[in-house]
Amino acid sequence: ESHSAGESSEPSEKCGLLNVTKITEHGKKVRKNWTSSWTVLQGSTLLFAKGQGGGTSWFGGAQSKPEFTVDLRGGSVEWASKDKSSKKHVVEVKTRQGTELLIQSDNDGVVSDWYRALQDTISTHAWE
Ligand code: I3S
Repeated sequence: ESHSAGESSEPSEKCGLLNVTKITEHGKKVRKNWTSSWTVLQGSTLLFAKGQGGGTSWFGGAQSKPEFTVDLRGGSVEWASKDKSSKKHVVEVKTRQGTELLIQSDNDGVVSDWYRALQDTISTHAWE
């Protein structure tokens, strides 16, 4: 049995390697620092772990510790405007807590999938 993420009532789970930077923290602009991060969407939480070393070392090792998590409930997601980044395929995530992130991959399909998954998550948890 399989559902598309939008129709399923199952908690969403998705993971992959993305380029990520914070641009705002607690409503204040911060300096960009693009980092390759192993990214996990689990329920309404988005987790990032530094993706260094390659291979499978993110799992089971010290590097599997989440560096940073955001709560997507009450947040928003949109394709980033050109002035946010010169990179291609950039999605902007805003949280209710005043954090803004950019996530990016050179693979447009990868980013489109994340865009959909994040939107689904935000609408699924809209009333929490
Ligand atoms: O939005 P910005 O300030 O043009 O972002 C660029 C800078 O953060 C730059 O680093 P410096 O802090 O050394 O200027 C980064 O290397 C660039 O990647 C940032 O721009 P893009 O367009 O790649 O998001």
